[in-house]
Amino acid sequence: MAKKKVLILNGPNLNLLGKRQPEIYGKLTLAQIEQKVRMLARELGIEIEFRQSNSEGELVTWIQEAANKFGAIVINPAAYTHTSLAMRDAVSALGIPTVEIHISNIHQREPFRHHSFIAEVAVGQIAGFGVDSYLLGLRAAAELIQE
Ligand code: CA2
Repeated sequence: MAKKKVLILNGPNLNLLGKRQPEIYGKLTLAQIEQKVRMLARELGIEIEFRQSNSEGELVTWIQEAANKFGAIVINPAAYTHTSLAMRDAVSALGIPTVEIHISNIHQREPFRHHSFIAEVAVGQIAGFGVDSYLLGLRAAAELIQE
């Protein structure tokens, strides 16, 4: 049987990566991060889809639809991490594993970033490894789709 695909989702403002605040989020653009993720996916022999949206509703819809087509989700929910009960409920209802990732270590930042609605329903959280958080997240998802 063909291996299941992994859906990689990016939340609001991550389309600005590489253009502003490089001291926090690094110098790579989201397109450059996608390239690195695609290289690792090829190495691991898995197919991925990589998407970004600034819209909470669109992200919720993508999460809802994922179970039909994907074996796992890797998500950087960005600011919705800390606010979105709707995304939490969508992940909770999903039925496939979700890995939460962050470029920065949200636990070392402002107190309002310490709580994640997604962490409560994700398999685990990877935060603080810069762009490598995406690669570690994909490795975690690759393991999860074998199980
Ligand atoms: O560290 C992460 O990956 C975050 O998910 C990034 C979010 C932030 O709200 C989370 O607390 C942690 C912010 C993404 C916005 O990215 C920007 C990039 C360049 C310029 C402005 C924002």
